[in-house]
Amino acid sequence: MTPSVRDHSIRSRRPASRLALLALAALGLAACTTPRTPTALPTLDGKPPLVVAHRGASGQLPEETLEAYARAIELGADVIEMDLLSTQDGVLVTRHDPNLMISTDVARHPEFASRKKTMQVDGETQTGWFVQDFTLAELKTLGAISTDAERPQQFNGRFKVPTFQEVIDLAKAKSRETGRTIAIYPETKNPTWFRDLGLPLEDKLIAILEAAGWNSRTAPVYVQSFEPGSLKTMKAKGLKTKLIQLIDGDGIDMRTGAMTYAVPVDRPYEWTQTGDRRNFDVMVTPAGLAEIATYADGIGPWKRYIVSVKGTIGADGKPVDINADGKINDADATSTVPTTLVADAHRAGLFVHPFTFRNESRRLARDYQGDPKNEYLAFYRLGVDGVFTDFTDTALAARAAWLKETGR
Ligand SMILES: [Ca+2]
Ligand SMILES: [Ca+2]
Repeated sequence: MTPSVRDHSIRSRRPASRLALLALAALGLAACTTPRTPTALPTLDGKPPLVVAHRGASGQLPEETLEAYARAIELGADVIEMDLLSTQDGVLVTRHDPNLMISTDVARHPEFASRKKTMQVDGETQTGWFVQDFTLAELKTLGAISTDAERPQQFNGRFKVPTFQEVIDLAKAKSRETGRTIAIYPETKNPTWFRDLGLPLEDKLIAILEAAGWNSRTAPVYVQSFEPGSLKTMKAKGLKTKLIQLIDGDGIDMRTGAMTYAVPVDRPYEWTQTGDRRNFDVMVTPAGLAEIATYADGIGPWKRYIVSVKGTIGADGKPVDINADGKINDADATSTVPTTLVADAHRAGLFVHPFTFRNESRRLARDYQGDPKNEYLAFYRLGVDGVFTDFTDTALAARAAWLKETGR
């Protein structure tokens, strides 16, 4: 769906002008002017939810590459999402993890063998090759790889790591080419950690958006972070785009459906550094949402804060492997009753973009019956304002079905 079509659906709910009605009545066609009135959409602004291509078309191609972003746009994404890291020479590039072993073929480059090391990232000990030890020129010699063994591997090593600027240029070129507005959704990744390395992300992000002519409320830009301090810093330094507070968690206790917390996704790393022991869950309380509304426009919660899952517990006290595949995962669990988070956030004036929607059957609760569209439908009906998805085409197909359901 294009923004213009979305606008049209809003306009169509307004009463027809009196002049138009009179003209049609005069023609004896008045009966034809009373089509079924669509029900109001439960989103914050009444518009259809945004489909945000999480790391590009990451279900199909190595994530956060120009190719993955171009594919997502081709599939119809409204927004492309990217994580920003800094190279040694201070260039913002799009990668999810500072540890390049996760998403590139760096381990196959003998010339960089000596740079392998062990260090802490947001309190978690990792071994690998790290982005801040590579110049942009060096990074450009690496190939991106799939981060998920269940997904296509045949493109590994073929695409490069893009700079943030290259992705902006792509979004603008594709907007011109398609006539749609392709928005971007950059995340300051590990911002405190990068600041401690002497490579802060915030000033560079603002400067790049400013130069792109995109530092405004109406720009097609959503800036996100798990760290409130990063968002507040950028706002104080003059960033005017929409801002989104991300809210994480580690896992779900299959016995209760409750969120569990563990390093490094228990709390914003800046809180850990200052001795604040609270977890992310304080952000979803009415007080937490009111605090977020003082500096942000929306929240990006893990979807389990809206609909969780719960397993079946056997006589031995352990979750039952319902589908008998030898593994315990979401396919052995059932969705729990939705929380009030969407309504609570909307009441605080915040939009809600939950993450991350994926097609793999092991990642779908049993009640979705193996069809990922059923999960999107459940969340669209609850009024979410957008979804982060690895599979843009599935999210769009489900949105089309839901809009039809609402009479559009
Ligand atoms: Ca991200
Ligand atoms: Ca199972």
